[in-house]
Amino acid sequence: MADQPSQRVRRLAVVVSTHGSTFGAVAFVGDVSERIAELAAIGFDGVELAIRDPRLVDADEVVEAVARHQIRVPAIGTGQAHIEEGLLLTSADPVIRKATLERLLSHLPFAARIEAVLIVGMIATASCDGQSVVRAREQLVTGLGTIAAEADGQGVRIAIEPINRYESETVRTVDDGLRLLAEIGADNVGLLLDTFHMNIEETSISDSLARGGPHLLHVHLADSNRRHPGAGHLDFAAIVQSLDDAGYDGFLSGEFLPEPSPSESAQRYFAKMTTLAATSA
Ligand code: LER
Ligand code: MN
Repeated sequence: MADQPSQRVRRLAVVVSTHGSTFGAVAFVGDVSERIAELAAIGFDGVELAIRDPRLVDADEVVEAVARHQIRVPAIGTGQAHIEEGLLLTSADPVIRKATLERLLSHLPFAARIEAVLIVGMIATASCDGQSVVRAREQLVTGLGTIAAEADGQGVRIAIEPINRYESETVRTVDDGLRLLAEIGADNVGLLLDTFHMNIEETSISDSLARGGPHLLHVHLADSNRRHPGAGHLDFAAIVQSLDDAGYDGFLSGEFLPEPSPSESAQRYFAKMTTLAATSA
């Protein structure tokens, strides 16, 4: 049995990328078993997995490591398939749209097995690909409706992540996300809100967390400079309070730059959130 930390703060996770990626805001990369051991030893309760292609992941190895360290996998990220392979649910090319739909559907069995929410962000919302926003949003509703129906059949929930204007052309704000949820009309589709994007796009993070709260399935935490909470100017005490007020009892998943180092960024994140948990209790 791995050394259990003296204190485990529940619902805290960090994003681990199962394979290398040019996407920078992931503190931990590669050898999932080792990363899980490292994060469990710090005291994390969860590890979010950023997976480009589920065919590359040894599912049994992950399940065994998760059980050994008594840690959860609250969510699976899918955006690297856009960054590394150009998959896009709103591509003007029907062949790419079909390949993107198939990649997202291919995540469902593992997500169902480990009871993780499947995150849909850049792989669907990064670009209109030269089309009108109206046309792209139609493709979003169609594609996500198909995925939601198949996910529901496997007991998987889908979390749509609004992403800032420099990375997304279609779904940037909480209100964009809520509008899309209403158009899809599926009970197993909700929101993932990321404080880094909210700091760029929302008038008030607290007000937007309140509006998004009833649909909130997962949360990404990063400070204003995309470093670990506490390294920038966001008020995480207010953010945690807003999440509590909204009745959110899911995971707080750190998705931030590995600065000053992967391990140090995770340690500082854990320390910051532990302090907040102690003071907000
Ligand atoms: C993914 O969770 C995210 O926040 C986006 O910035 C991906 O680039
Ligand atoms: Mn994010």
